[in-house]
Amino acid sequence: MPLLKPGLRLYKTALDQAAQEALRDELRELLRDAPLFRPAMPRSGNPFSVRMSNCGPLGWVSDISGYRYQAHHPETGRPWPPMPESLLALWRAFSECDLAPDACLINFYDEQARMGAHQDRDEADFSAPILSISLGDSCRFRYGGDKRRDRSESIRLDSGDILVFGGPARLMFHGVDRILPGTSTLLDPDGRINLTLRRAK
Ligand code: MD3
Ligand code: FE
Repeated sequence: MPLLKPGLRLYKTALDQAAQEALRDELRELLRDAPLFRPAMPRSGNPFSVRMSNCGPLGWVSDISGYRYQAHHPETGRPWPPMPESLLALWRAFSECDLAPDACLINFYDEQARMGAHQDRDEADFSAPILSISLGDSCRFRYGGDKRRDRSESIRLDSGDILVFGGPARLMFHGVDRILPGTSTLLDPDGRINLTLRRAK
């Protein structure tokens, strides 16, 4: 088992080229129903550089009034589309968790986008892991410890990689330092998609 540190497992190229293309095509359809939106930071209202959408019963949103999971798209008002069976199958194969995910956050990064160091603590139960799937351009992913000041290190994530964060890694600080433009031709427009499967409630 590919352990980067306790609770953090990295599966390089868990999805081969055909599986990446199939998932890309499913996401393209799904994003027609639930278009990417640009979240804003609580209080300041500053826009994120990352655009987002979700699938599954619940989706993570952020706006001037705060972060939360909710059942509807913030712009269309429609329920999020169902989680594709292919994603549920990846959860069963890699999460080592018996309970199904109820939320999948879809992050889209253009070449300028990044994500500052943060913890994911809006879920009701931290005993379930979070599973991340990378598609498209590679990125520099940074992770540290449970405190912002803890030493951090960075790794490159490539299209098709799966990361699982559980147990002692569940509340670690992490972020995306930068996208590495031109490293993949999977997506059009190019950029990077990251999917995170979660148990929100
Ligand atoms: C570690 N996304 O959506 S995925 C996020 O690449 C997020 O889009 C980044 O951080 C991205 O919240 C990083 C890896 C990741 C996701 C969730 C985690 C790492 C995590 C939750 C807890 C600990
Ligand atoms: Fe996160």
